[in-house]
Amino acid sequence: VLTLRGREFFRGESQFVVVEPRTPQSPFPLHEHDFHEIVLVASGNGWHVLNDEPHFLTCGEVLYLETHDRHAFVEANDLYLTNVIYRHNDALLHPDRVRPYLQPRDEQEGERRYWQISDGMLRQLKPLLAALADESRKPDAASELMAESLFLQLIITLWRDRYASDGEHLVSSARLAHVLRYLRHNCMHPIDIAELADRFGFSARHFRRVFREATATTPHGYLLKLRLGRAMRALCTSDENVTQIALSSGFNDSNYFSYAFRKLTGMSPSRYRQEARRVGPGRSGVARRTASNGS
Ligand code: RM4
Ligand code: NI
Repeated sequence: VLTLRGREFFRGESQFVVVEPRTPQSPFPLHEHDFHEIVLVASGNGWHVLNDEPHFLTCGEVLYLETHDRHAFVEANDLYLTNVIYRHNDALLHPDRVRPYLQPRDEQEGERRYWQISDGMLRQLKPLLAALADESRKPDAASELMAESLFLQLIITLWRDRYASDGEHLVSSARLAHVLRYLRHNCMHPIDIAELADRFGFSARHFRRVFREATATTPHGYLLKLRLGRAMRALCTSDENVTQIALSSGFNDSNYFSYAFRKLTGMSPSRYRQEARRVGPGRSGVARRTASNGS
């Protein structure tokens, strides 16, 4: 598997952190790194495969990876993101010191590596990321330290926001983040989009527009991808039959499930399961295209 080396991204031995904007991120084949990576998705969508698990990534999601993780970007649609990469060296900061702020507090399924931030939070982080990018371009020792301190600010800001209790009145961008989080956690249940919009305080039209601007897809499209992602994971990890998996992933019609599944992955659910067992789930189905397009 492709390994990205820190020496290609970091200037000298002493540099701890670098910002790599991807505007946009194009599909990128399966790889691992000898550094750590935090990804902040500013807009768009795409399939991301992390350690063989496909996940439909969209606006406002943050994820983090460590050196042993393998991942790929598949089918990126206007996927604008910022990669913040950092590593263990003799800098003041050590990745072990920040890990507790990146790992989830409690191990909820599917929540380990990804979480949602609001548009307001993204906007708040923008100048911080810009300053971090700036400092990390400068070679002197003081700038390197400044970059480390900005990195620390970024991590703590993200962590505080992640575990902040909400409840105050939310602006529409923050509400959208709640909708996305809600969808991700409830996609296996029947969801009425109009009712959902209403519940989170959007008019139907406003909802569609805000949703599309942020994610480059529709609420229905997003929900479908979430369900397919769930199904792909279940096909690899459970022994339930295809109909059961369709139902437990939120589809009420297993024919439609098979149709949508084939459209996305190019194969039937049972074929996907066979392939995944043979070559590993990340390399079958949705990931296959990237893996074969890439190096
Ligand atoms: C690539 C891709 C990878 C990342 C490198 C730094 O475009 O985003 O995930 O490891 O950049
Ligand atoms: Ni990477």
